[in-house]
Amino acid sequence: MQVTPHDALIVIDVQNDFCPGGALAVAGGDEVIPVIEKIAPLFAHIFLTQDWHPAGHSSFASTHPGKEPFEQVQLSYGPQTLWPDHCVQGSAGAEFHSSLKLPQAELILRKGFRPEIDSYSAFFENDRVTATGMASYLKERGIERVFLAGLAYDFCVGFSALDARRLGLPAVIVRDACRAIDLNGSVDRMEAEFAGAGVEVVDSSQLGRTA
Ligand code: VGL
Ligand code: ZN
Repeated sequence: MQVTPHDALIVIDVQNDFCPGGALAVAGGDEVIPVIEKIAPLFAHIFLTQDWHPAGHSSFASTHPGKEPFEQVQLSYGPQTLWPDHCVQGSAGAEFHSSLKLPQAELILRKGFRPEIDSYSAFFENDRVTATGMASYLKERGIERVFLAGLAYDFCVGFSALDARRLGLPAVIVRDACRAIDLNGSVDRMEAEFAGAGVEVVDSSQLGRTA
């Protein structure tokens, strides 16, 4: 598969809290970094997302008395999985992993900063209507297809890919540049949705660049 100048790589949430030792560690989360750095030179445009919650965020189990991480609650927009406190604005856990070296990245988009709404996707918050601004940004920048990498495959990466398709953008996930949380069958459910929505899943070894 050839990467073109109208493609962008969106690197999702490669932050300390999603890496080993972090508050919401994804198994092997830091292993995405060398893969992302290997494919980065293929892309003319790289954008990063950063999960960025205020203390007391509604997605934190600690905000809901009697609830534990990984339980679900109903919020105004529907079911919401509860998480350990993570990626709190200004905390070390919210920083990008220190070995992720992408100085050429053109945009850092923060999401999840509204106390009452979680935001997995780079495009829409979990109510599926509040826009992050990414769609307009891509349009204005002339980006016609997105490649996705990072954490977590079955949450923020997956929701971003599905929303890209909903917006009419081709979406390609670089599978070996992602790691999954895999909570109660979330990987299988997400992959069924990818198939229905036309999200492509490829291996980094399949990528090359047009001359
Ligand atoms: C994520 C759960 C909560 C992710 C973010 O980046 O996949 N997952 N916040
Ligand atoms: Zn989060």
